[in-house]
Amino acid sequence: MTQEIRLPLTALRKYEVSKQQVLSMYEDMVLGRSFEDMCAQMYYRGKMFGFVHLYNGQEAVSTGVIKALAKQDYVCSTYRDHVHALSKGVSAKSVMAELFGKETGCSKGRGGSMHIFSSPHNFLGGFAFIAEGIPVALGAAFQSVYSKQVLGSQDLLRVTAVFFGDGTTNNGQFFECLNMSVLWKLPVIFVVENNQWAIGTAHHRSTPMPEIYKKAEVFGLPGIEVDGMDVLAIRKITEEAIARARSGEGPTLIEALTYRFRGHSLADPDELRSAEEKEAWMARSYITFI
Ligand SMILES: Cc1ncc(C[n+]2csc(CCOP(=O)(O)OP(=O)(O)O)c2C)c(N)n1
Ligand SMILES: [Mg+2]
Repeated sequence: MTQEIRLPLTALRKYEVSKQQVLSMYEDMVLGRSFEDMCAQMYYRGKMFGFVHLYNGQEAVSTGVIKALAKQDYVCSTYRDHVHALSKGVSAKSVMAELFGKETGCSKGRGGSMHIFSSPHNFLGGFAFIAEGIPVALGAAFQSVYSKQVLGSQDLLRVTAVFFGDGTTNNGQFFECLNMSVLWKLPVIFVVENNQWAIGTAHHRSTPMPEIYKKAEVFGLPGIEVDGMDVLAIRKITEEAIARARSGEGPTLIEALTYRFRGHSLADPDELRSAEEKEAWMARSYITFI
């Protein structure tokens, strides 16, 4: 099996990244894709049980955001969390062990697919309820500020990136947390992975204002829309958001337009989305397995 990188070298200059950085981002995306494909294989062979939500198609978002963070920064995820954990440096072995309910899993086999957690990597989960990670991220961001301003820590201000889906932005916790994050100038990056669908509901059918990034403005934080299939564009936007957060200027919302290539979970027959829609998005992936 060979892989092809669809990336003109001129892009490296435009985004001011080195060849080495691009290769390591590509490696991270391929790791994510391969890991998820192996999960599907194990599940359909009847060796893996429970709810399993895969991330195929969205790898550029995880890589573009998380690889721009520093080791001490925090990440909060959703139930679609395996690949976010891998990008944050949690080993594939310990995530896979978790999916098999083993004691050697990163959550000691007690969490499973939706509750990946790793304290040494500042990876704060893994949440089955949608929007649950957003207030947790605010808590992490608040303690970053508190440890500097009140406890006198000399470390850099730690940034928290929190990932969630388009459907989740209709949940009240999203709006409450946008409000509070600006009020307290918290070092947080809200990463909306707009994969166009919330289980079987198309995004445009669930909100009168489908452009999520525009909702940031009313709370007073920058909202930026980015091509979620373009890892370099995501990285660049994230670097700006990190600089803003780290310097104490507060939060940023990034809406990454992306697509999941598999059903909502491995139990979903994925019959609601058209073949044309799927093919159009799949053609835009950086990763091709030939
Ligand atoms: C509080 C809560 N309400 C409802 C659900 C059921 N539910 C599971 S996934 C989902 C859709 C989420 O869609 P989105 O936020 O777009 O994330 P995606 O699955 O596309 O990554 C819903 C409503 C839930 N898990 N938690
Ligand atoms: Mg979605």
